[in-house]
Amino acid sequence: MSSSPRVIRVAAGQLGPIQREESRAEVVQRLVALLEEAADRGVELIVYPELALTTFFPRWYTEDVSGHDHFYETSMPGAETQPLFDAAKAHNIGFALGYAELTPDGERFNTTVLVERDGTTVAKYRKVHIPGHDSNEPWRAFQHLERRYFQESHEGFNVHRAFGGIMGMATCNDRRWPETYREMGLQGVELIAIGYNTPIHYAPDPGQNALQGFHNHLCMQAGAYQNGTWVIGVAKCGTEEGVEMLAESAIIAPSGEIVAQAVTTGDELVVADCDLDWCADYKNTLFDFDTYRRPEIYHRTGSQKGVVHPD
Ligand code: CDT
Repeated sequence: MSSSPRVIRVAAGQLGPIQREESRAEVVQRLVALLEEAADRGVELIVYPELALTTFFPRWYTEDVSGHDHFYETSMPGAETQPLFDAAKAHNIGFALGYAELTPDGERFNTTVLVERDGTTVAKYRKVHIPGHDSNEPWRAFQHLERRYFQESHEGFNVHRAFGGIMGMATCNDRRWPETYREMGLQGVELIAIGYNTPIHYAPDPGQNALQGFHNHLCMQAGAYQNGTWVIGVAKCGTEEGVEMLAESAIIAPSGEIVAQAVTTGDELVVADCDLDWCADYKNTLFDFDTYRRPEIYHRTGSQKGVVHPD
């Protein structure tokens, strides 16, 4: 068990592929199996991937968006996810779980829920940066239609007091943007849970394929270091419906160092003790924002969307 209240034992609950025909019940069984292993290892928080209940359905086009409705959750927990909530509470483990959310108003979000060890829901986070495209592009080997099936959230990157620290969430493509981490860094974040589904093949520029693993760690390590926070990056990976997805889930310290990393492309638990007090070593020195930041100089980053070249 943890040696201090500010040391939290965290697991990345990496998932191997979820094929299209796999039922929610089967997937929830896999999530619970990881959770039970986590319980045996004294874990207090397990982070699951983005869209952890189904296959990555934006890879297929449907003329009518509602053709994919069965991949969304209309309540969380719902009947099929309740067993995960029950198991987590029984083992006194909290979790972050990514899923597709369909609201009563018909809004569609790529959402993550954070649940405390006592089973209470701390917060929901709805993905801010939605990558890919919104219409069918048959020239691609497979689609990445997140912009068809999810709206951009306007709720931003909020943080939450839970697990004895300050917790934040982000989702997949969010991890590539420095603003994601800095928005939460400015609220004192100490641990960011990030789930991802990253195809190795990037159709607009396949030259990046060989760099997927490098870019994955590069952006999360930089975000951790530059904001003095833990980052838990968790993949759904392996060959899903014929598409190879990046693994390499990692637990990253406020120093930017990877302290634990997945070694498979399947269901795997990656565990590390995360000392939240380590964050202060960076937040109070090199990245003492109060002393060193120059927001009066950074006026473009908060107001300008695209590049404006000089005359
Ligand atoms: N799920 C997700 O956001 N995936 C994107 C893939 C690249 S954009 C087609 C990512 O940033 O990993």
